[in-house]
Parts: sequence; structure tokens; C-alpha cells
Amino acid sequence: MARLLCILFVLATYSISSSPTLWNDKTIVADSSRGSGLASAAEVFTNDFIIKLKPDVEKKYGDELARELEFINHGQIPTSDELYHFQHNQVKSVAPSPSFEHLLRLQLNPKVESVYQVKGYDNRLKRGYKPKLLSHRYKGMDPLYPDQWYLKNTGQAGGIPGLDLNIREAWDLGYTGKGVVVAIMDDGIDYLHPDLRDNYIKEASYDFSSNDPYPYPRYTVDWYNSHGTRCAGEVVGKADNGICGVGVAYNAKVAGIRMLDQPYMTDLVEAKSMSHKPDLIDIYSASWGPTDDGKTVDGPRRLTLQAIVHGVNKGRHGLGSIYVWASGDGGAYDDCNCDGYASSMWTISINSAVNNGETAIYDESCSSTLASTFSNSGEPIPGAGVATTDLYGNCTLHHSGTSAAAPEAAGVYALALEANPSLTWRDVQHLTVLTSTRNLLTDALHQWQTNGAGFSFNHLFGFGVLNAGNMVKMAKKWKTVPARYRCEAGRTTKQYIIPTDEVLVLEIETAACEGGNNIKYLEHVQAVLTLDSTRRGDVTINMTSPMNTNSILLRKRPRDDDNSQGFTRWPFMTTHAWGENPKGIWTLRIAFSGNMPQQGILRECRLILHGTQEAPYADEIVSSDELKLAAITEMEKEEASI
Ligand SMILES: *[C@@H]1O[C@H](CO)[C@@H](O)[C@H](O)[C@H]1NC(C)=O
Ligand SMILES: *[C@@H]1O[C@H](CO)[C@@H](O)[C@H](O)[C@H]1NC(C)=O
Ligand SMILES: [Ca+2]
Ligand SMILES: [Ca+2]
Repeated sequence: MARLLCILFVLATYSISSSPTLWNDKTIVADSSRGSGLASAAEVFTNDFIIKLKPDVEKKYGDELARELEFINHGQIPTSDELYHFQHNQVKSVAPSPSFEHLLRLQLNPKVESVYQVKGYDNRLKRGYKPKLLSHRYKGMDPLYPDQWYLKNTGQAGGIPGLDLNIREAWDLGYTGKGVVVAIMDDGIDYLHPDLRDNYIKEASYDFSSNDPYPYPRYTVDWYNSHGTRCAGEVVGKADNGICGVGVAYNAKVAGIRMLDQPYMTDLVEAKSMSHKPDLIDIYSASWGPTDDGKTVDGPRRLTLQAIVHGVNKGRHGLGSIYVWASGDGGAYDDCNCDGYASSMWTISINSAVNNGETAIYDESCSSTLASTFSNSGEPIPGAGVATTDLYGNCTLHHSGTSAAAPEAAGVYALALEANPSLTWRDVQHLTVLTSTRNLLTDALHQWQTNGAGFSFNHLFGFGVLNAGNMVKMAKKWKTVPARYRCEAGRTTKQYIIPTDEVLVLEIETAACEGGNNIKYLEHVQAVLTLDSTRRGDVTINMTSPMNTNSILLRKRPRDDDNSQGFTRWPFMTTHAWGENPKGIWTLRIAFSGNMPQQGILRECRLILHGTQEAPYADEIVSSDELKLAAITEMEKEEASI
């Protein structure tokens, strides 16, 4: 079909050069519609070539020539006895640029007079037939769409153009979240809202706050319970209906899981929420966590941990539930590694950047954050908040915090899962590391660094801001990563004094379980520590990998004056050594950072590595750009061999 169209196109606009066989733009051009008056959108080149043989060359030479140069000869073009249609299987059937290698191979043959590579175009549609993939192209008919700068940043509200999630590219490729279910675990959803009701899936919804199937938000005068409704609109707000804005994955389904609105949180409510309908729900989005007061150290309890582990192992029919977590709003006073939900390996913790690429006032930093999306700055800048749905059919321009960042990520992952429904929970994390970009994100305190595998990371933003276009393209061709192993690389229960004025340095040399659960390519690394101190908030902990990547496991928390609880087998997690080879010496540095002299004891330390034995993308990991390239090339190779 495609080929036929191309030939017709060639015939319609054909004008072959009669100039001699030279390597110049007259002979080696992909067929051009110059002067033909045809509108040409983005250029697309096919794997079809039109060959004109020299006048004195015998007709039967076409086959011989094709064999010699490894093309397929589809024979003469009906209306001409000197033009041949050649095809090459190693040339992509759709490519943005011509294949000069193949053009040259043909052109250099002495019997060939000239060569054209056939262009494709898409302005021929079956009448009355709508292509499935592009059944709807977003038209921008939602009144708040112009305010949704995080979808497409053109400089609204003083932002920097281009600082966005590159959503339009994913939509234009046809991905809008179809077939994917995202659950909002929150204070309920206004599922009667005209911008949400069509995408609401009641079969996957539940109210665990009051144990009934109707997770409708409880009314309060101040609309306190608007949080879940706002998050839902960011993911699935309906497109082009003239109401509010549009969701990142506007054709996905949203489930309401009401679980934040009862007098006390319980392990049971959390566990039931996070394991609700795990074969129906693909992505669970959570914009909550332990109190962000800068002095809490808390995380999932027993049943909830079991629920999460069950989710990643058994959810989505074994591919693994995707848990997306807001990294927290505790600002510079807090550290999200003290939040056991955000810092879990099984959740994807998402921070936020402002529309000019800077850190928001409320952003917490920690080494477990995987990536970022966008939200408000924390200052009252009109238009710089997140536009979405609000209670009782209303809309708002003021959704905020990392609460607004996590649902954007859930939406992007819904697009990725539509592009490739067989992605596992780990594939989604790998894709995040590979396709997030630094863009123009800057944090005043923490510089961007490059790890030993070549990935750029930042202590506050993780591996950068999500890029939906890049992610769906890579997801489409993704091959599931190799098996994951767990290796306890070192353990000590010896007691070490944390000195008042010096740094406790602990070196752990590891062969990374060579001969057993050997890990050569890291994913998550955990330092599980038990320590006591006279002031927990003054304890700071760093860990350096054998490839010399420094992760800050714990920063100073000036408000945390605990002197009794300390940390008990607390898993400090870092994503910063992703892709590195863990064999060698790991260095743990623990010190006090306050103004008053303090004392402490490290009682137990375990270093746990998680990752693969086989290379997840390519054999050689060199630099991040090369790595990203290697991943793409590997996939292209595969595509070529199909
Ligand atoms: C919300 O919507 C209701 C119904 O349309 C309307 O009466 C009310 O004024 C709106 N409230 C706000 C705060 O926009
Ligand atoms: C941890 O690393 C940070 C950033 O490099 C540095 O400022 C700090 O002094 C380090 N702390 C320790 C205890 O090594
Ligand atoms: Ca809408
Ligand atoms: Ca926090």
C-alpha cells in the first residue's frame, strides 16, 4: 500500500536528471517535489529507490545489478522502460533522512545514470475512514489548555519556553493513555465532574475511608477534600470538551481510591489501597506521605510493605504495579530519604521544577528521587500553578506542590504503557532514567553530576524532567531488562563512634556477589543503617560508589531534635549509581553538622545492591549520550533484523 502510493507519487512528480553520473545534488536527491506545487510536511523517506539505467545498458541487467548491490528489484516502472523500482530491506521504510550509503552504492555503479530515494507523505486518506491511531488529534479546545504550561511551555506566566513534559509529541504519535488505568489514592474524586466522569472507572474504584464503593469527597466548607479531584484532572481531564483543561493521558481511565479521609491512617487502609484491583489498575499515584515537618522518620508498615511487594511482583498479571510517589513538600528542612514511601525502590519518587527550571520553595531533596515533573514555585505568581479540575464541576489554576507533580508523571507513564503494555515496573524506571532530560533545570545548592555509567543526575531533580515524547518512542521498541538480583555486599554489627568533630569513614569492599547473585549493572543501592545520636537532625551521611559517585543519603534536618529513636534498620536508598559496576570499595561517611557538639553510635550497617548481571542496554556503558544512543541503536538493529 505504502509502496504503491510512493510510486504514484513519483510518477506524478517525476522529472529525472539527465546530467552525468556525479555525486552531486542533481543526481543523488531523494525524489523532490520542488516546483510541483505540492505541500510537503515533515520529510519522510521510504526504502524504495528509483534507478535509471544508462541508455546503452541491456534491460535484463536490472536483476543482476540488484543482486550485486543487495537490493530487491521490483521491476520496471510501467510507463517507462528505463526506470526500475529497487528496494532495500536494511533501509527503514520510514526515515527522516535519505540513506546516502545506499544511494551512493547505486550511484557509483557505472551502468546507473541516476538514482532517487522515494519520499512518502501522508495526505492521502481513505475517505470516510479514520486511522485508528490518530482517531483524535488534540485541538486545544479546553479553556484552561493555554494555562497548562507544563504540557507545552510557550513562556506562559514568565516561564521558559520548552520547559515542559514534551507531551504534544507523544499525543501526535497517537498515545493518549488508551487502555491504561490510573488510580488516584487520595481524599476521593468528584466523579460526577463533567471533565472526569467519562474517564472514571467505577469497577476499579473504592472508598477505604468509609468502606463503600463510592469514593466521593466528603464536603467541608473550605473544600479541603479537593486534592484527589485536582490530581485526577491532571491525568485524565477530557480533551476538547470546552471544560477546564486537558489531562496528560486524556484517554486513560481513572480510579478513585479514597483513603486519606478518616480520623487515623492505618496500615490496613494503606495496604488495601495499594493492593486494590492490581490486575485492573496499572498505575497508583500517591501525593501524600508522612508529615513534612522536617523531623519525622516514617514509612510503610508491615501490611503496606507486603502490599507494595505483592504489587510489584504480582500486579498487572506479573508485570508489576507502578507506584508513583510525590517526593514531599518539606522544603530544605526535610529530606525525602526519611520518608519510607518516597524512598522505596518499589515506588518512583517524583520531585518538581518551576516553569523557569528552578527549584520550588517546598521541594525536598534526596538521593532516592528518580525524576521530576513541573509544579508551582511556592510564590504567588499568577498562572504559574497547575491548572486542573476542582470540586463540584469547577476548575482551578492553583493546584500545587509535589502533589501536582506526581500525577503528571502517572499520566506520562500511562502514555508509555499504551505504547508498550508489556513494560514491567523496572522497565518503567529504566525508561525514566534513560529518557528524562536535564533540560534547563537548576538547583542553587546541588549541581548536576555525571555518574560512572555516564548518566547525569541531580540530588534534587533525580535524572531530570520526564520527556513524554522520548519515553513513548523508546517504550515502543523496548525490550524487557534482564533479571534482577539482590546482593548483600557487606554487613557489620560492630559499633562505631560517630565522632563529634570528625567524620566516621567506613569502607566496604565488595566483589558484588561474584559467583552468586553477581551484580554488574546497578539499579537501586540501599545502605540499611541503625544508629543513635544525641541529635538526629544533625547527622549527615554520604556514600561514595567504587566509580566515585557521591550520594547524599541524609542531609542536615535542623528541626529534627530526636535523641532517642535514631534510625533502626532504616534503608537509605540511592538511585545515583544507576548503571554502574558496583565491584570495589564503597565509602560511607557519617558526621555531625550542627552548631552544638553531639555524639552518636553506628550500630549496624548493611550495603545491599540491586541490579542485573547482564547489561540492560548495551555491552559498553560509556557516557550518557552514548548510552542513550547505544540503547536506541540496539533497538534499531533489532528492528532492522525483523
Ligand atoms: C463552582 O461551581 C459552582 C457550580 O457551577 C458555582 O456555583 C460556583 O460559583 C463555583 N465555585 C467556584 C469557587 O468557582
Ligand atoms: C557529603 O557530600 C556533600 C556534597 O558533596 C558535602 O557538602 C558534605 O560535606 C559531605 N558530608 C560528609 C559527611 O562527607
Ligand atoms: Ca477538558
Ligand atoms: Ca517529607
